[in-house]
Amino acid sequence: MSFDVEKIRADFPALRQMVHGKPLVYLDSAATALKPQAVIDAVVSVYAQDCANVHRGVHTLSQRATARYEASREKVRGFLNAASADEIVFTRGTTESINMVAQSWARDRLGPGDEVVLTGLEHHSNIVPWQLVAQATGAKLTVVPLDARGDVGLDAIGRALEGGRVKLVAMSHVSNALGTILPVEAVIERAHAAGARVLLDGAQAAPHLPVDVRALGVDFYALSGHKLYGPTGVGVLYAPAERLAEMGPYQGGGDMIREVTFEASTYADPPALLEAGTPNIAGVIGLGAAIDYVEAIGREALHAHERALLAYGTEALSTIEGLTLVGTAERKVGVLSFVMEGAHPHDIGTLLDADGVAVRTGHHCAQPVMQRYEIPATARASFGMYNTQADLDALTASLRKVREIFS
Ligand code: C6P
Repeated sequence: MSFDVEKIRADFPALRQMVHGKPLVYLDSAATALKPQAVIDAVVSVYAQDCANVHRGVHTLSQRATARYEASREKVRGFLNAASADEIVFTRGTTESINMVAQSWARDRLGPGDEVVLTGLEHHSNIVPWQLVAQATGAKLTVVPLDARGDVGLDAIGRALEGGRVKLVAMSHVSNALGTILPVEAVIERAHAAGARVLLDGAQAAPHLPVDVRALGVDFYALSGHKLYGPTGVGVLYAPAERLAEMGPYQGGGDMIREVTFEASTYADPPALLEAGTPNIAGVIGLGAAIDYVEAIGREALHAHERALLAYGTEALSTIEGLTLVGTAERKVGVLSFVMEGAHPHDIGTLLDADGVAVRTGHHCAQPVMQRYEIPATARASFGMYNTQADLDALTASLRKVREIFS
């Protein structure tokens, strides 16, 4: 299918609205992406027709809900090119996926002196779970520093792997704060050669890049549905069967057991083992619809569209006096993080909003990135498949007004 941005825009009802009397320019897809009508319809149809619990009923509605829920698992398998749908665990989001690996895999495998390697680009949800596990086990966290452009060099990662005590490298595939695409293929190769496993935080990669977990040979891959044009409250943990077999229960409850007595319980195999309780049924089915939508357009086409917008936006913003882009790595997705002389990012965000332009301001849940650049915050424009050059023109025009006010 050829990439027709106007046709795509027509599928997103949220874009048909005015904000403060101006047409909405949505440049906050890294926080959460807007949802196409097909996803909204899929969620509504679950509650309207197939409203039943899954894996628990012989009645027709439950059978239908279960079939749709499991069909989504197969869609995620295809989307990531996993070997089996049993390697796909549904979670609440990237945050829960990473915490699951920390508690159900790493906690039993780490001891005093063992190391977990992180990068200076990580989101808090790929830092704090490892701090909790390190406190519990005596393991140590090693952080690979960022260079000035917001990239992480392979040499620095190689040095962190020296010493033979690294059990896990946990890193972003794509940075949320700066948009940097990290050299994950080479990192996985080096980490495996050093005897370490690799977890990739794919929250910002899955919506923008083709991801092939088998070609990557990654041990754990985490993503969130809501950044992938799907519903909130649903995410994925992928792990190959041999890694899942190493994981214990995460939470205890219904659906994750084989047999329960008051004396002891035996457990179901993964993925059920890791999906205790009634899951987010409508969310999972909505995520399946989002994957259908993205795949119909094609991730290569999306990526090419966003790359062209990134080049256009980078050029446009560089013409604004006093504005500095933060994060200028060679390989990036559509994220423009910036500061402006004399203007606090929150003021920038408020003034842009008055023009109908939605960006995120703050530390983007990546405070160590801000510390690296010695800034409290940035303003961040992040793109989705529905953005256009006109959106970036609106951003640039509004930023010129901000500049006038603060200069
Ligand atoms: N980043 C942003 O505005 P959850 O909240 O579990 O869906 O995703 C957490 C998360 C983990 N890793 C990365 C790289 C992320 O970008 C995010 C979410 C949003 O950048 C909200 S803080």
